[in-house]
Amino acid sequence: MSYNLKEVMNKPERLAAGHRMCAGCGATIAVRGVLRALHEGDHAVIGNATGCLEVSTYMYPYTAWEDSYIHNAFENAGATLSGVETAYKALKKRGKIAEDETFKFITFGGDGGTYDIGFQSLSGAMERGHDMVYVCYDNGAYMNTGIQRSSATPMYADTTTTPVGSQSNGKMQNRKDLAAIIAEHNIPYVAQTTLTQNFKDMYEKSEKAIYTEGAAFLNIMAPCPRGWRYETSDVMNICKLGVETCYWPLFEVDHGKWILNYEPKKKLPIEDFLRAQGRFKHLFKKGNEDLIVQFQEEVDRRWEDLKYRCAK
Ligand SMILES: Cc1ncc(C[n+]2csc(CCOP(=O)(O)OP(=O)(O)O)c2C)c(N)n1
Ligand code: SF4
Ligand SMILES: [Mg+2]
Repeated sequence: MSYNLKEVMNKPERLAAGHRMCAGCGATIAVRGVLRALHEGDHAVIGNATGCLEVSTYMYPYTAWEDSYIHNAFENAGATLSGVETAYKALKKRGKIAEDETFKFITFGGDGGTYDIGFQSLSGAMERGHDMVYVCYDNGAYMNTGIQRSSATPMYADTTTTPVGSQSNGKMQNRKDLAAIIAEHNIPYVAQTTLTQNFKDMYEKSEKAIYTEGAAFLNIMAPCPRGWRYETSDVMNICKLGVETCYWPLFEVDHGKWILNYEPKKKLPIEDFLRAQGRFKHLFKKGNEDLIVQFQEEVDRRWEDLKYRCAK
């Protein structure tokens, strides 16, 4: 099926308006984009590790979710949904759920809940091969509790636990490459995407992830205006710069085959991505030129590594 933006946007929303996420938040755009890929008539069971998304969309007894929804602790969102998926299979086998009723299992977790605290549970669910999709909305910090660094936070970002000052240039470590780590679980489908190209990339990857049998993982860069410090209306531009600078490459690993989905005609310098965000403001102070050079070197190294994997 070829992608038709108008048609996709006209599908009924499965995350209703009226939740309390901030304006310009990439997380809700990502969630709505993923859920649009569900086929009409199919039900979903949504799992959600605690974080901004969970606390702002599900304040009991109110919910913005049109599908079944399970609020989960930080550390076990992967385990919870894998249990639900197993129960579903058992009930289907016993004829307790009608043959023609289809349920899909999708878990959302922030980077703190996915890269760090829920990692063991995610890894287990992927390795056991449950027929589910785990979606990480990666905003690069523990935003809900006040912008603490996570292992997804980029180097030199100013966060409340890596504050920039006379003794510090922000976070000292490079970010973890979680999509590659999950790909090493040898599951059927892994992809990295963001809010770009009229959501075509995200839609197609979500549909593949949901309808590929077995475990699937999506890593979606979902900017946070509060933590990244940009104007709310800039969200799409920030995502585009992430892709055009190769900071956030679009790729997928489909049954073990690494595929690069987009290669910029002219790779932009990383400054273009960094300058757009207040959390990197200090990098543009006189005397900090080296830090940007180091950042660029790391982006280049990872980009070349990805191209190598995809060329094999
Ligand atoms: C085990 C545990 N530790 C800490 C918390 C407090 N807590 C709730 S949300 C949150 C931040 C979540 O960060 P992330 O997963 O990146 O999602 P985001 O808030 O960025 O959307 C923290 C630390 C908790 N709920 N449970
Ligand atoms: S703090 Fe950031 S991640 Fe949380 S709702 Fe606001 S914009 Fe979204
Ligand atoms: Mg986060």
